[in-house]
Amino acid sequence: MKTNSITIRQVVLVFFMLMVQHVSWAQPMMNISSRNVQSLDGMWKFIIDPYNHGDWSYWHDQKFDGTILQDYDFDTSPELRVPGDWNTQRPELYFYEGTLWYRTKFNLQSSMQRKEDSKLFLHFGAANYKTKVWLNGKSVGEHEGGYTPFEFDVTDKVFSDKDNSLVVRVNNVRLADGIPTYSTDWWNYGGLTRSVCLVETSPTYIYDYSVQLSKTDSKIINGWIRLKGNNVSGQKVRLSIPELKINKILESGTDGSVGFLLKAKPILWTPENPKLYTVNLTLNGETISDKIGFRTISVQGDKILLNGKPVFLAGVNIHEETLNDSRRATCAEDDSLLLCAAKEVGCNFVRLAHYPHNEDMVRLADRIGLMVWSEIPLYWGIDWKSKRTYSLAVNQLTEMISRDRNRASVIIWSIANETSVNRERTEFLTNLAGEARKLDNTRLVSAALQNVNKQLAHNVYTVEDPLHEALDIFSFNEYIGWYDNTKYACDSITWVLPENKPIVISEFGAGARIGRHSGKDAYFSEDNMADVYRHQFVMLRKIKGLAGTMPWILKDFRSPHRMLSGIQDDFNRKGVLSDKGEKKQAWQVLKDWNEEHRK
Ligand code: GCB
Repeated sequence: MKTNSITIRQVVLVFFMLMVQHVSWAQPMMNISSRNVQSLDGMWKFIIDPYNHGDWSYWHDQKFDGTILQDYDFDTSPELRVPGDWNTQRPELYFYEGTLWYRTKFNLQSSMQRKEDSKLFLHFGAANYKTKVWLNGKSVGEHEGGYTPFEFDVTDKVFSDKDNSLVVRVNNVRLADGIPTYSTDWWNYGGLTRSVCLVETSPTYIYDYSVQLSKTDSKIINGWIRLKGNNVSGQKVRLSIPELKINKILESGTDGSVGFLLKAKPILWTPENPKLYTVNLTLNGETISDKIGFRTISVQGDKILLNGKPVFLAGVNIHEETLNDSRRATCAEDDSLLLCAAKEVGCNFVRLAHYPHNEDMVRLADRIGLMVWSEIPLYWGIDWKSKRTYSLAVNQLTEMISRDRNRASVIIWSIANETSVNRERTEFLTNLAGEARKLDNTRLVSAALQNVNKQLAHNVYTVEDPLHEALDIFSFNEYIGWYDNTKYACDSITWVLPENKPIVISEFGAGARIGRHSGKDAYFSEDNMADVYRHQFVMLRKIKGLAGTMPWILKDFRSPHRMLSGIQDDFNRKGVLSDKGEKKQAWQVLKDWNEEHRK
């Protein structure tokens, strides 16, 4: 019977898929942009597949010769731009959550025509949320997590003499035990949202490195280099920083790594003077170059110290969504519009919410002098009891930290946003904070805690959360004047907070539709929003140990939670800029505060 034969085939296929696919759990190599790469960005064919039909057929197999025209044909299918979210490229995909198949064909460009024994990797900047990959009909691997890079070794799967066919299945269905999980107040942009490329390396290559100012002595640059490949032991690596007259040969140990400690007196990186140095690492004639800034970040009592001096984080929150047309940011111009707007509103700091933004965004922050809070999307409703979720969290944290550990701009790793307090969650996040410190003990570790209307007495607020013991700064979100109490209450509210930690307000805000002036007490009126900011600042000014503020948010952004017709129209309206980048009244109130506070 047909049904039976399909069932048997399905069972065999599932078994086969489990056998041959491996999940990409290892961090990808550092600094792709300085390697020999072939971009695979451009227009890719796609097939939408809401019923996962392709899993049971051979879409990912090699039968693209046009002879099998039953059910699918990539050649006659429409196209999507990569990188890019699928939702904003075609109306029928706007609300789509499901499986979509991509295919591109490519020839190896001449610079990739391989030297003997060289290796080829397929690198994805990010794909949301689950990804499976086939190259020339062969399974390459899979990855889970929508905002961090991953790569696969495809050395023995690439054809150098004929068309290569790369098929990628991306699925953005939200999962109970995923990160994030079911509910997010941002758009679940699906697809190949960041660049895809091939990377060629020598058989033994520089895989990862850390080059930083010592935590305890700003006249020492220290770090390590790790090699991977066929012969990692006893290799000579040259480390040079020409401007600092550093030129040193280092020799790798049997495990392929080597540490170093060098005397130097660099000009320190600050938002006012974001000095970067060219750092070259050379192995067997191949050089990886980076631009690295040197600074320290620490806390002392209730102060955050940048290079040993107190600094106030005059910030704003940002989603990775473009300033003028509200899609996933994908190029240098998109990043630049966002970060330049943050600078224009007087910031020296940005919270890149609620997931790691693209690598170029962070590199741009390095260049233009913005300190960065970088976060993984442990957000509302996480399954704290699931071991799978914990291992996903560690993986996302590892991929975020290992991509950006050399960025001077990044001063805070955030492990979560607004998670309700219970024993399992606090244990989960305390352990995760420990993982963050193991991966990088030079930066501050934080999480945006939440204030759930906790009043000790009338208008005396506090935040009770034992997680703060595991964190370096005490940062929390509060929405007094919007979700909680009234803006007028701000004038008399006092806060009872720990006295020995810097206090950072990681969110506050109010919504307004641009051009709506329905009075200073009316919801979604610009006048009200600006007024909430004014009253908030009256309150925040009085907090002892206040070390940073970042209102929610730079610009209006798409959210499936925000359907109020004629006002929200699928947008969270708490931006100081509209979804087209126009300034609301609150913009100037924020700018005045930031300019007064940034030091
Ligand atoms: C929050 C969340 C943020 C939301 C915001 C809001 O506390 O952290 O993701 O978008 O509130 O507008 O409600």
